[in-house]
Amino acid sequence: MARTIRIAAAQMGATHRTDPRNKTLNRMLSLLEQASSQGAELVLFPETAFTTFFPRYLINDADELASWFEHGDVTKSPNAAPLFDKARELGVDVSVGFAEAAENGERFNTSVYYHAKSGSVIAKYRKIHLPGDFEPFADPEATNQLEKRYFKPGDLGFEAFRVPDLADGTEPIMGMMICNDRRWSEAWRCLGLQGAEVVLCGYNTAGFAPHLWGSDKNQDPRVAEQTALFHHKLVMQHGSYTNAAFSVSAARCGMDDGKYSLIGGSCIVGPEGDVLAEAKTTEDEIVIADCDLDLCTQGKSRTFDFGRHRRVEHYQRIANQTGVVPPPMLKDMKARGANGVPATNGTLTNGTHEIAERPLPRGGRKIRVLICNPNATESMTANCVKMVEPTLPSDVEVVGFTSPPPAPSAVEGNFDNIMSAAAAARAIIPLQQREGYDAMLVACYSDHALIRMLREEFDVPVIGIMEASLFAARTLGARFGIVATSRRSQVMHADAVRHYGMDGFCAGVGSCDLGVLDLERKPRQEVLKIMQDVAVKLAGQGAEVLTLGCAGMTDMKMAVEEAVGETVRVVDGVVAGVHHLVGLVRLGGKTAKSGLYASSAQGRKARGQDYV
Ligand code: CDT
Repeated sequence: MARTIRIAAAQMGATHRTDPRNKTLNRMLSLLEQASSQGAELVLFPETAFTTFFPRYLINDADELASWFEHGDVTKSPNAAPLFDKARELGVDVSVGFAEAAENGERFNTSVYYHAKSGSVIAKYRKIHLPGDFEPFADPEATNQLEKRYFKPGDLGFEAFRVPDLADGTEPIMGMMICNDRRWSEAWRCLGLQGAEVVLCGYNTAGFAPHLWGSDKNQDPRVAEQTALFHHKLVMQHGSYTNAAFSVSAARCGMDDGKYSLIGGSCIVGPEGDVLAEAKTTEDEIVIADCDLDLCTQGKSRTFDFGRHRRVEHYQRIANQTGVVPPPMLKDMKARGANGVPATNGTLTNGTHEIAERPLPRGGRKIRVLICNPNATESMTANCVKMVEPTLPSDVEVVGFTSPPPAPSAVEGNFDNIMSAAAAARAIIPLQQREGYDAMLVACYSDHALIRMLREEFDVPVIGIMEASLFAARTLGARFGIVATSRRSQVMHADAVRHYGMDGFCAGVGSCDLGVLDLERKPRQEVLKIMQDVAVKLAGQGAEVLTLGCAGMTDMKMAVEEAVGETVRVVDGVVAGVHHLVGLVRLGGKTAKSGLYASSAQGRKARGQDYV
C-alpha cells in the first residue's frame, strides 16, 4: 500500500512592517482552509510567518522588539493560537515558523510541528544557521539581516521525528530546517542520517540585496532574483536527492514595504530531486502535491545506502573545523623538505593543521612533530597524519615520514622490525639534522628498535605509539586491552607490555588473525567486524580501555568504539603519542644522555665506522 501524504506549502506574499497582526493571521487562516479544501493533510507555513521579516530592521526599542516575538507556548499566543485551533478543527497538521521568546528570556528563530489530532506540538526546531550580521551595514540603502542580533543559534540540533496518523499510520519520519539551513549540506545529512522522509523548510530569502549577498551593486535586480531563486531550487533539489527525501519549502515573498524584495519559488521536491509542484506567483498561494513516501526507498537503499557507502573516517573535518584551512603553499612545503626528497630518503606527508587563530608561544615557532612510519607503506603514514590533524592546536604541526626501501611494507616480526629500523634511521638522521623536529613519534605499534635508535641519536623526546597508548590507557582506566593484528603480534605485544612493566594492568591482548596489510586489502566491513569482535571480547575480560595494536588500525577507532559502547574507552596511539610528545616539548623535556640513551655516534666515528 502506498504511503502517500498530501502536503501543501502555504506561500505568503508581501507582509509589511505596518500590517496589523490579525491581517496576517487571517491570511494564514484562509490559506489553511484552502489547503484543507484541496485535501492537504499537512500544511507548511514560512519562516517567521506571523509577521513581516523584522530582522531586516534595526530595532533598539525593547518593547517594539518584544512585539515581534511569540512569548511562551506559541499555540496559546494570542496572535498565533487561532491558526492551531483552526488546524485542529480541520484535522490538518501544520508546521509554522515564528520568532520565539522562550521562558528563560532567550530568543530563537523557531518552527514547530503541530499534530492536529492530538492538538499538540510534537516537534520543535530552532534555526541553527543564522545568516547576516549583528550590526547593520553603514550604507543606509542596504538591506540588513540582523538575525545574529536578535536570535541565539538553535540549541535543539537537527532532530528528525515521527509523525503519527499520517501515511496509513506508518509514522513517517520528518525533519525541519529554517531558510538558511537549507544551503548547508550538513543540515540535510543530519536529517538524512535519521532516515528523514520529508524535510520541511520555511524561508524569507532576499532577492535583490547586494550588500547581503556580497554581489555586484549594479546587478539587474531581476537577474539577482533569478539567481536567488536558482540557488533556492538547487539546494532543495540537491538536499532531497542526496538524502532520498521529499522536501517542502514555503516562501514569504513579494515586495515588503514596497522596497524589500523576497523571492517566491515555494516548491515540493521528490526524493529523486524532481520538482513535483512549485509556486507560480509571489503572492499568497497553495502549492500542493501527493508525496508517496515509498519512493524514498530506492535512493535510501541503493545510491545513498549510507551504512554501506559512507566513510566517516574521512569526515572529521566536517565536525571539527568551521573555517577553511587550505593546504600549505607548495613553496612552504619545499622549505620544510616535504618535496624534492629522493625516494631513498623516505617520503614526507605534511599534516599542518590550524584549529583556531591564537598567538603562538615559543616566539611564534610551532612545535613540529615528525611521525615516523618505519614501514614503507605511505597510505599508513597518511592515515596517521589525517587522524591526528584535527586534534592539533594552532601551534603544532606534524609531518609524516615513510621509510624508504629496503624497509618492508609491513612490520610483522623481528626481521621486519630491524630492517625497517635501519632503513628508517638512515633516512631520518640526515632529515632531523637538517629540519630539527621538536619530537619524534615512531608509528609502529611495537617496542620498535627505531625508538631506541632515535633516543640514542638525538635528545628530542621520542616515543612509540604502543608505549604512548599504554601510558594514556593507564591514565584513563585501571585495566587495558590490546587489539592485535596477528597471533604473532599478540605474543610480541604481550612481551612488550611486560618489558614496559605494565603486565599487571593488562586485561588481555586479542588477535584479529590478520596480517598488517590485510587491514587495507580485505573488505573494510569484514576487517571492522573482526576487530569489533576482538574488542568486545577484551572488554568482557575486564579491559576498561582498549588500544589498537597497529598503526594501520588508526582510522578504525570509531568502529571499535561503537562496538564496545560509551563506558569503555578506545585510545589511538598516534593521537596519544603526538599529544604526549607535545606536552613534553612544552615542559622542555629532553632525552637523558647519562645512561642507556647516550649516543654511540662518537664511538662509531672514532672506530671509523661512519656507515650511517
Ligand atoms: N532568512 C534567511 O535565512 N535568509 C537567508 C538570506 C541569506 S543572507 C546572506 C537565506 O539563506 O535565504
